[in-house]
Amino acid sequence: MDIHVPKDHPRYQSIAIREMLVEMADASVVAPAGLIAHGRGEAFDYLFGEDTPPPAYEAIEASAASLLIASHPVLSINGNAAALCPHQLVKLSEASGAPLEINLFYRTLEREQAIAEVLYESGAQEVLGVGDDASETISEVGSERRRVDPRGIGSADVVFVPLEDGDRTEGLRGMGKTVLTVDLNPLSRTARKANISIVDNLMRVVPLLTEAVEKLKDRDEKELKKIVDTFSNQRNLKASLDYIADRLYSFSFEGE
Ligand code: PTJ
Repeated sequence: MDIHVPKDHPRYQSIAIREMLVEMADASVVAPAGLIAHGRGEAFDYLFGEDTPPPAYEAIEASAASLLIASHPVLSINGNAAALCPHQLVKLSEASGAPLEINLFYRTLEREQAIAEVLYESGAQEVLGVGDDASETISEVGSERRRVDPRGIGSADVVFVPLEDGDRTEGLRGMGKTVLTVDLNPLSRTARKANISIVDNLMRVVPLLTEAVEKLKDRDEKELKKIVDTFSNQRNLKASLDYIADRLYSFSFEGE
């Protein structure tokens, strides 16, 4: 289906992203359920005015510090993440030294290969977790996401899992790994279970996170550890919810 969206349409960007995701679903990169997940994200993004909410900056800084002090950080990539910001994810991988690993809820070899191709075309030198490379099974995770690459998530101490479902976050934490996530829904199980949840749109977060990694790169480990230790996920999620509530409250009295 070829749809022409006029560039001066007030929602042009949002519609263009949707059309891109539909194409990526046709190419098997995005799972059909990934389109539903995107719609859920869009609804929350409205509540934030489609802009990074202030509490997210603190979570981004703590995530950057956590990636830098990790001995083996990994960026876990699903269909939506690969479709939304592949170049930026490759840049984050380069800046942080964390390899990219494909890990899917709706796992098929066809999708793994399609996603790997998107990442290679975006400049990735190596993509873990494709085909037989995902040879390890982690019993703590119930879904297809339990299949991991022993060079990646299997041996990671810190895992970045954007646009996630709650099960794997719990499973990875149960294995003693630190979980960093990005989720526009501050009420989701993932957001509540992760060590650090960045409540913002992944497309805005990845460049900001890369910038934060570059900025903190030369700090000593003690200082980075302090940033991580003083971060409270619960407090930060509450701040995100308060931010939404204040925005709704101010709108409901507009014009009175
Ligand atoms: O590619 P696969 O097979 O691994 O499948 C991926 C999906 C997305 C289908 C799977 O992880 C899934 O079902 O996710 P959920 O449980 O729908 O959770 C997705 C969460 O991400 C929801 O809370 C959304 O609000 C949120 N979200 C959606 N788009 C964005 C987002 N958060 C940040 N940035 C976004 N662009």
